[in-house]
Amino acid sequence: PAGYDVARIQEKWLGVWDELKPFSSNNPNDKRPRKYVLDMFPYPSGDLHMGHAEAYALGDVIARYWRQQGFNVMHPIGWDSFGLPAENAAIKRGIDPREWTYANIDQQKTSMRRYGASFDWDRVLHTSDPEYYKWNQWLFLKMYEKGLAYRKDSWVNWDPVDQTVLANEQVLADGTSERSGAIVVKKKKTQWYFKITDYADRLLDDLNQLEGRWPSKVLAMQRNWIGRSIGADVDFVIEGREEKITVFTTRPDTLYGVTFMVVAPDSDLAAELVDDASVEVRASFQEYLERVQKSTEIERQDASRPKTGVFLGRYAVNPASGERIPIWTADYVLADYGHGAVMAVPAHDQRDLDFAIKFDLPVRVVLDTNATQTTTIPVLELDENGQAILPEDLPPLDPISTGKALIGDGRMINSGPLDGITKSNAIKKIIVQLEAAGTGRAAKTYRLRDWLISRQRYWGTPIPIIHGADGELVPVPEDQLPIVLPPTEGLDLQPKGQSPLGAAEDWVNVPDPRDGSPALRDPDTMDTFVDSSWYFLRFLNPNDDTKAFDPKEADKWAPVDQYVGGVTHAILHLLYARFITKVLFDLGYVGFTEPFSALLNQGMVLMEGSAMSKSKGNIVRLSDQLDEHGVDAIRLTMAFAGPPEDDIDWADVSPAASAKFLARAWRLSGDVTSDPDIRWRTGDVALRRQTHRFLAEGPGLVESFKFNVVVAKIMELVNATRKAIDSGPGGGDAAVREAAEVIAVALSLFAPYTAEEMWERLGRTPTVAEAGWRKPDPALLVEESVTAVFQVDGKVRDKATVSPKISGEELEKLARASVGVTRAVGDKEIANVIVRAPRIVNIATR
Ligand code: ANZ
Repeated sequence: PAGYDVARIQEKWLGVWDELKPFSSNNPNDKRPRKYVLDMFPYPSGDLHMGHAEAYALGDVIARYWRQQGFNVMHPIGWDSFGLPAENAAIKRGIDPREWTYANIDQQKTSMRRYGASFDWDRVLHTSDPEYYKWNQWLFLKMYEKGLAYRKDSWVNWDPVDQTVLANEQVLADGTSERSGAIVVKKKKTQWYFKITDYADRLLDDLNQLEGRWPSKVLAMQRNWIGRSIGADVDFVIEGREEKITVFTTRPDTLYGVTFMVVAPDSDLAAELVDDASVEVRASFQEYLERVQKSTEIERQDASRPKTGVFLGRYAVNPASGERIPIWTADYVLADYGHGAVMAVPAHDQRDLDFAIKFDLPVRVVLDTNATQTTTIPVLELDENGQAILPEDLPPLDPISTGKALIGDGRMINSGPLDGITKSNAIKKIIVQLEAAGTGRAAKTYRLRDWLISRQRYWGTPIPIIHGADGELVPVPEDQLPIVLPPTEGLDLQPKGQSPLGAAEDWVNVPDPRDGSPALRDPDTMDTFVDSSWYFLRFLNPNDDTKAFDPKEADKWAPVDQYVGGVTHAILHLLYARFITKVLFDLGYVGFTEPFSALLNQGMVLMEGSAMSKSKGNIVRLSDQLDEHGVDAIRLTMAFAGPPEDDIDWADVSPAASAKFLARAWRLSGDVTSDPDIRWRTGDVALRRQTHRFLAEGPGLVESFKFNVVVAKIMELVNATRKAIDSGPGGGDAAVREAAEVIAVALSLFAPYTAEEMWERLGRTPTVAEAGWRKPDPALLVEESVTAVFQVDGKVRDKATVSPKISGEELEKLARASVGVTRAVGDKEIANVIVRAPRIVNIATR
């Protein structure tokens, strides 16, 4: 037989898997229960890299594991192939983005197949295929019908030199463009949005269902992103303005402490309030606004920045105290949060206090934060001598001199009818009063914004809307989908802030579906997060050109049982997929509300402590690693490196050692000399016990993602089996065959090529991929016991029945406490104790 020739084995088994299709999930008569195991699909930027290798190795452990447990497992793969990198590469090289994209897909596909992941290759999809993106357009139309897709003006970052819209990440900290160096300005543009904010409560509340099944870090990030605040809306009368101004506050209890109001400089409200102000006010406002528009949202939310602002020359009335309060504008108030205006309570809010101190505005304390006792009888603490510990001098309630806002609990003061009650009672009481007076109400606010889905770029899904000559928006009739992207010939893909599709004359000019009159297609394309928000459903029937997905198939397979991918997608991708799932649920297309029942985030693959990057010159090429060590060694290394959530430093692992171990495991299969139909349940008992303990422990370990522990246990079993062959009962023993077969099955989770080869050499057919995980024999799991003897000065004085795993310490304790030993020792002094767990304790006396 040929030696352990990695290249030959890989070639051979790829062919066998192609022929026998052990990973197919397409048989409609399959009666096994189903599992849907999904890896986040790759973006086709060049060849697969080490990060992909880690993710797909770990996802495959799970997919193969569930097959071994008797499930019909769907484990599909596709490509997230629309997006900017392709477009930028195309611009740079003067080619079509398709060329770059599909060449990369081909390369990745070849690498992925070689990598031996158990994907169902009959379910492949690419989001840049019209057969796929047609259904993005269908989804858009459904959203539009439901009022969940809409247009509005929004502020975008605008590079006036390059004439282009910039993403937030493209704006440097000093406010200049990463592209041109120009000072970036804010510009209003009309954009398409999906109304995800309608789903904020459900997106937040349903996270509770995922507790314990998603990493808690991801749940926290989702909660934080949605950012629900509970409080009240309060209406303020404005002098010289008919309508009131509503503010959102989490602290309506502090209403009597409101001494001024602040509106966001870039809000419509601010513009309106200065409209008929004096020339000076208008000028200083204008100057301030221009300055503000150069700062990023992150800077604006930095509470430590010195406060700036402008008095708008207008006044409001505090609805509780009737006081006249000035209205200011300042950039710490954001236009698109709450109502873009705040009631400022400088005594109890740090930002308001900093502002009040800077501009010399009044500060009124309305909550005595020293009065934290909730009972009326003070409880004195006593020191160890029984003396009362007197409270230390309480700090003065003076935020101006301390510079610190008073936060925390307490009792209300200076607050009329609220005086004397606690903060939480005051919140309840004031809301009732405001509601009765019609000047306020309980309210919630979210940090979550609507999802801006339009892009002024070429390489994405065209938005299926036609603009009539009368300005009406006309949805493209469903039977006219897909709207296929026009060829790139003659189009300038350079970003201009205007979609390049607008210049595709033949494409953009269309008859109005209502009456055939001249009309224009919407030239924008969709954010690629739309593509990935529902792709898990397209895998159910990727070739069906009559519907996006089959609800009956969705009932059978979805939601995804196990999702695997990087923590980089912890917020947006997951949030959007959760949102679209809820929309599809509301539309009656799916019967579940969460797309991914369980989530595993793998860590990153680093090199010498840092992320691999071209600029650091520390990139380890996956293809080199696979050539040098073989696929199985790399996959095994990924699984063995540590808990899957942790980063792997490639400088700290040894794929060469993995390869060596695999050869060692493989050699076992050649040294088993018994027939496959040997008498089972016989042979070396110690080896059988170890094998069955492993069979019993393995599933729990895989299901809790302790892959590295499983690998370690396989290594132990390989060692034990080798020992049994070389210096035990020998290769003909039934227990040796049993152990070797169990090793092959377990190893197939991590090193499928080697495992297949072992399986075949052990005389088994057809593939180990279809072999099940054997059930352990309970009789072999019962812990044995051994007899320990306790000696005193060389004479056996007692015995005990103990577990073979007892620790030396425990055994010594037992010995010292035993009747025979205590009697023999008497009042002699113990000079020395020698413990040989689990068999002997030898006590010497003086
Ligand atoms: C009065 C008040 C008194 C407030 C007090 C806080 C403490 P979260 O928890 O983040 O939701 N606020 C409201 N709209 C704002 C906007 N557009 N930009 C900046 N700040 C805004 O914060 C809610 C609080 O943030 C609100 O409660 C409001 O200030 C401020 F002792 O109202 B508060």
